[in-house]
Amino acid sequence: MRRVDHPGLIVRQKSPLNLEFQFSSLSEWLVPNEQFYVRSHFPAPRLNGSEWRLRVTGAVARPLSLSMTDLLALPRASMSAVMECAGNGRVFYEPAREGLQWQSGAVGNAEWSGALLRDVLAAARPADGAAEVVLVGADHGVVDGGKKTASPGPIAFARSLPIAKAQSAASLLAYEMNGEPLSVDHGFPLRAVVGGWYGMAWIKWLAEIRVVERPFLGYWQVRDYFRWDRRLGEPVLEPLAEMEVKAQIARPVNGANIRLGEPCRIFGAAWSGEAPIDEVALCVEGDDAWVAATLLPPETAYGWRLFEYHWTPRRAGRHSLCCRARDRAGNHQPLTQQADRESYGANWIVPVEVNALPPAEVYVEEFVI
Ligand SMILES: Nc1nc2c(c(=O)[nH]1)N[C@H]1C(S)=C(S)[C@@H](COP(=O)(O)O)O[C@H]1N2
Ligand SMILES: [Mo]
Repeated sequence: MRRVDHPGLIVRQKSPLNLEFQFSSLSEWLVPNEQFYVRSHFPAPRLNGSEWRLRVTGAVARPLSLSMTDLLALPRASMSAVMECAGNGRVFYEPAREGLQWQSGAVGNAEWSGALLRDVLAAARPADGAAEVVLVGADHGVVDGGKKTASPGPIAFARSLPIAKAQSAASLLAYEMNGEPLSVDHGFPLRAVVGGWYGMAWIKWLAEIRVVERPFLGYWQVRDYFRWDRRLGEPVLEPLAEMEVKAQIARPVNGANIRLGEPCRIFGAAWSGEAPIDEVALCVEGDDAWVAATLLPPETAYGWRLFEYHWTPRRAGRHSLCCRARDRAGNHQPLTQQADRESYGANWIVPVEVNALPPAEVYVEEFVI
């Protein structure tokens, strides 16, 4: 018999492993570890926790080589945070974009525990000119797709953070996810957690932390996971960083039959980058009346916000449901896809179509898993 390690997850790719969370099955504020999406560019390295070392190198007064025991001896910090793959929702782009065709489930919210990155940096004493912190994973491989790498052959997965973000309370070196040791697929023994940023910054299987005095121009920084910024006229490359504001409806699902004249619970999750969610508005009946959904507790700095709204369809037939989030910095979701984002950051409003039927005719119950 074939072993099923991740029941309920959608397999986007078997090797390297890429699994999507069934967003329609969202129920708890924290997504259980066995349902949490997996996004890996190379096969997961199998690291031995007692032999593993984290090197701190580059522009520091004291280069370090830390064991897991050293990291566990540092003050422990915990933070709930939503991680969204920058490619989440790519399937909605028109025309279709290259890359894994994620629907709405390359996102999840978890409780992460570990050491603060800034405590490790402080022990190494960064130089005055330190500008960025490069995080390097132990995984490596050859990049496909015909894109040019600087030198052919295997490369590691590496991304940088500005020194200010690396030294903030939002950057953890996590060894636990939802109270359990990290699994191999989620980065055992140690991964970065970068509250407010897209998943590509959350380096798994950490091997090295390198302090640099100039902007890092690695493959995953500027040949992938970037967008075009036109604010100064001529477009310039901008590495992806903060997540865009977004709300997604988990239920009812697209195509659901619902009961006419009976309350239907619209339920989903909303998140943003550095600013908390301020409002999720819903548009039902296809008219222009937006109503505010109820934002459910808890509210944390970097966790997502569940929302709900009870809506009673008064007319039989098709209805399209839209949701639109706004954060406290005033960012809100656009109505259409953005041209400057390559195949990333899909946060425009995608309606959910439902069909209201007299109760006797509703033969398909709400879709579960
Ligand atoms: N070393 C390493 N870290 C990585 C990746 C990777 O391929 N290798 N993928 C990144 C991307 S694109 C995302 S979205 C998240 C996914 O983390 P998860 O698999 O725990 O959900 O990890 C990030 N960290
Ligand atoms: Mo990602």
